[in-house]
Amino acid sequence: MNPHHIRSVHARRVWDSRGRPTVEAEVMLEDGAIGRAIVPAGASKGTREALELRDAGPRLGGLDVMQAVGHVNGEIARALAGRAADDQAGLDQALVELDGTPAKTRLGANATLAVSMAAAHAVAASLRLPLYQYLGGADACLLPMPQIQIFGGGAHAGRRVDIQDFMIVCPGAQRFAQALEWTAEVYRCAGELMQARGPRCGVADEGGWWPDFKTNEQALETLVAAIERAGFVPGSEVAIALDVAASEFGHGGRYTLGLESRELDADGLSELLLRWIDKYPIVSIEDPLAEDDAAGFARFTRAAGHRLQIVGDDLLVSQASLVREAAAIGAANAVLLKPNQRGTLTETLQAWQAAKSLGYAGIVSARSGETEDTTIVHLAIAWQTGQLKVGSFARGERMAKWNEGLRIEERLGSHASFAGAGIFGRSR
Ligand code: 2PG
Ligand code: MG
Repeated sequence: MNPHHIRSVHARRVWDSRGRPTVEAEVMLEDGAIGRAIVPAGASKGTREALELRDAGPRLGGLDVMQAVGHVNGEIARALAGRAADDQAGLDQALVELDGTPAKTRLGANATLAVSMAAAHAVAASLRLPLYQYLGGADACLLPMPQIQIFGGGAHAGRRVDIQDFMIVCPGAQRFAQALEWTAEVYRCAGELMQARGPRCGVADEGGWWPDFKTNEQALETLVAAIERAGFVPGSEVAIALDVAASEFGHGGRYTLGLESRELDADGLSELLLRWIDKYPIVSIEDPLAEDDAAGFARFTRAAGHRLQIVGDDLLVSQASLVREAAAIGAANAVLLKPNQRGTLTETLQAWQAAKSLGYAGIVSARSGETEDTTIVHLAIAWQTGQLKVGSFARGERMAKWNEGLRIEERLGSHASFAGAGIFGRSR
């Protein structure tokens, strides 16, 4: 008996932070060790993402995942029984081949990813190692710079503003724990400013304050005001990161800013963003243009890529081949890494390896529909991406990840390092 061979695989339907069904898998090894993982779900999805298999039909608005659960408990469980779980690449390759389609449209990326992650957790449990150490070895000591949402907009807030994520990063912080403490101050001060504006003071899907603004730029002004109210120097201590998520309000070269009732072409949107970069301490912009406009993305990167991080999410969907294509035309200089965009850990890692070899930065990211699962925190540390995006500083599914990072930083003790200001080397 090999202790790390798979004895059984089991999936069940559980529920995410939007109250929607999702897939949880458990992998049991021959030595009895068990690993468990839950798959998240996006709202602003790239069209080239691997398929999140939903049942359609009348139940739960067509969002049920019983087919994906069935695929794990049937075909996948049979195929993986007896396989070595400690060969993550081999296991993931088996999942890819079993599915047999480019975008996991047969079994569902939610089925394959749940198993891929659960298998890694099982081996880590068997070895009595934290996941980051099993996957990353002794070098896995770098705590990521958190990108934390203060205002949530776009598809996560009924499109109240067009820009999706108004986030902060803390280039002045010395440690991960300090970055979280600073973020707590800014988040609280932003809440006070929102309360002062009027009674509509809830939170959006990822826990950022509900955006009650007349223009998109007002959110930026309020964010700077919140940073100052919290006692930090905008830019050097606490800076701004945006996820424009432009695919949500633009395609075919036309972008509609619904809040401001105006339409822009790609150059118009780029010019607007460049004005914001001049005026506000912005160090990172994700998806400044739509996924169908790689050429516009490349023009924007030529104009601004020497000054700040330009992140491809919908454009790159954590896929190595798309990262290479983007690099060939100079589009983006960083890749967002979301394992459920691909459906296995190994394919997501390959996207990061391709990106790193091309000089791109990397950010491991949660989805807008999340759970208590903290796998991504371990991935950011194991893969030494140096950055992690999890949504805001509220709601249990977000705090579970930030708090896991705190535990890891404490456990690493004097071995821990923090991806501080240097991570935004391109910035001002
Ligand atoms: C994104 C994510 C997280 P979603 O666009 O980066 O903010 O959103 O999971 O809805 O794609
Ligand atoms: Mg995004």
